[in-house]
Amino acid sequence: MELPRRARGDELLKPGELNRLRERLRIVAPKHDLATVIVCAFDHRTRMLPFIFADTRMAPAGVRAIGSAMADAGFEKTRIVLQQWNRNFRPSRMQLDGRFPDLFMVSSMSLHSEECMDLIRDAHRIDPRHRPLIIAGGPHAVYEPYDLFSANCARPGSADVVVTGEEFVMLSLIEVLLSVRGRGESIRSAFVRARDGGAFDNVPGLVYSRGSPNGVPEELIDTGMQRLVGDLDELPHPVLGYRLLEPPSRHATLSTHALAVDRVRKTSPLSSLVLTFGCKFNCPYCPIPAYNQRQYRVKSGERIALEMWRLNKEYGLGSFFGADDNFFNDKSRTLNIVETLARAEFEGVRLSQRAHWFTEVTVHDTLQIKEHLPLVHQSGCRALWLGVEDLTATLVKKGQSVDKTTDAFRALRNVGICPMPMMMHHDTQPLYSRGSDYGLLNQVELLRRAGAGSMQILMLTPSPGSKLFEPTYTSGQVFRSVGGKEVRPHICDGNYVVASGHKRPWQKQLTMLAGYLYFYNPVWFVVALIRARTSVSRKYALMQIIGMMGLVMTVARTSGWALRLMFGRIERETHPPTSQIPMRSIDGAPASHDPSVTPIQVERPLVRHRALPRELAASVDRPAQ
Ligand code: B12
Ligand code: SF4
Repeated sequence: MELPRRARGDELLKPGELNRLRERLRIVAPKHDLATVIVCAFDHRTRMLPFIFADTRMAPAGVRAIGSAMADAGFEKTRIVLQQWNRNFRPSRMQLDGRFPDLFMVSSMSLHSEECMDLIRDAHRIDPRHRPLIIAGGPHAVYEPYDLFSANCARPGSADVVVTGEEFVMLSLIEVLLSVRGRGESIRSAFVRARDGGAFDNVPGLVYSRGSPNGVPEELIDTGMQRLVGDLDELPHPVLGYRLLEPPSRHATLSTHALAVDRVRKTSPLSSLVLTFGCKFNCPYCPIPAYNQRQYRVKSGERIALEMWRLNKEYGLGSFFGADDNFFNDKSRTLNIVETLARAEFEGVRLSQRAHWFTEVTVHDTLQIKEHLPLVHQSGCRALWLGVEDLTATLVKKGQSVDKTTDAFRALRNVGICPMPMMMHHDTQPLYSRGSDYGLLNQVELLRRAGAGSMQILMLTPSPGSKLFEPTYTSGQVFRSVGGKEVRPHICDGNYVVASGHKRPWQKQLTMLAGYLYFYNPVWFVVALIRARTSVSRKYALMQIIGMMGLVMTVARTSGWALRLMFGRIERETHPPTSQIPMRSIDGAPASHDPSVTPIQVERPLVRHRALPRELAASVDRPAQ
């Protein structure tokens, strides 16, 4: 089920609204000596191809963004803990500035949700007199907020409040809390009073519980879909978040100081950066267009250039990964950004000499911008990840074909940009096809010849918040357990076959491994070495090494699952997951984030205070579609 859309014209915040909120908070911040710990949940069992190394060598942008927003608003006593680097960290042992923090925030993707709930349960072990307010957010919270509340009496421990949105929602929540907080009162007590007084009802983007404070909630209240910030230049500067990182350690506790500035680059050499959000396509397996309320949001070229420059100057960071869904989505905006980056100069130094960047695009839009690719390279772009899915467009049609894809790949390679395909394997695709390009190996070979630098092969897996999510469950394709082993969140990452209508799903599992082995192997490594005359071709040899190492981990992790699929009994789901706890909106109507409610039922004013249409029309910078 896709996330419902807000009323047309009411999807975005008014221009300057985020800036004004930041200013208001800066005024009150000194009166409230808030201490905050933000944790990024990470399940180490998910480490394998195709993300191996990127997952731990890039401090995630989500928690950094929340940390930056806190520091920017004047709450500098904030620490960001990455489970990627601090796997033994226990919230029950955390102390910041000699005390338990006021706020404990946790961010999670769906596949890390077991670790996330474990952190929340551990935070509940803190003496109630000192326990911080527990706020959950991030992609899992956006699509399945109810999952962050425990319905199990034997294992209670829920978030106090879940943020289903971005910085604006989190800061609005803090503003409400501080506005009701009495002198010396704990934030959690202020939260309970604000909640019971309905003070959060005008903050769309929250889900909170009612019921016994330490037991299982009786009901969940959903304040509706967030309004999105339209102009990404309003976001707090990412330079702030890097100062808040907890240094990597094996301890359960926090260290006295954050990661030293001169160690940031060594610990997190890749820097993910928000450049744009949204995509004009509408792939049925993808939740992104609905999440973005069909809007396309961008930062200006000037702001991006400045961010890269400051991050380079302060931390020495020089490799940036755009958190884009489809960076080439809008040709004129793309050209505006790359032209600015290509000519940007600070203190007499060209930015492109210091900063290289990479991001995600589509084949269709790469061809639209083909004649400008030299400029894209000049602006510092060195590699692009392309959602090829299936070259023959049998699975999904978004303007790709064998000829178009190879054309786009060659065009990128010719200008010195490394094309990185992302493929999606599915039930009807064979390992190899004679006389056609349909087989997985046929496509891997085509992409290799066209200049692919790396390879991503994931099995089509139902993604929460996408159109295909529910039908994949109701059609009985999703596995509940295989050979007695339950399908758990950490294996729902596309690397394991957990949904299939194929008679022999183990073949799908082995086909993916064969595809990787065909691409990453000693033969192609030697070929890459022989051809390694330019810096681009040397990178191909390096990527072969990384790929082979990752493949060993992938085989080790997934081959047991292949055996289960081969010999074990497969139990299937009949319905998609739903909230175990009743959910409702603030006025008792169906909740926006309740998956058992069809979007049409919640297509109505989702909040009490709707902005005036004319003001909103002015706030819509330029909707993409
Ligand atoms: C970069 C990226 C990656 C990188 C991450 C590297 C890193 N260490 O950062 C790599 C390539 C490794 C990666 C891998 C995967 N990814 Co990925 N990735 C992205 C991408 C494109 C950008 C993430 C980002 O930086 N966003 C920018 C930040 C600022 O946004 P954000 O994280 O959403 O955070 C905001 C809000 O969510 C909120 N928020 C976040 N945390 C918190 C916490 C609190 C307390 C609060 C209040 C608010 C809050 O505020 C933030 C600021 O606005 C997103 C799509 C997207 N555009 O976001 C997908 C995305 C996160 N990935 C996704 C997935 C599924 C995966 C994979 C499983 C692969 C796959 N099958 O596609 C793997 C998992 C690997 C692993 N072991 O973890 C999904 C997650 C969906 C879900 N329900 O969890 C996303 C959302 C894409 C999608 N399909 O919609 N990914
Ligand atoms: S092109 Fe990519 S980001 Fe856009 S809708 Fe399709 S899968 Fe999602």
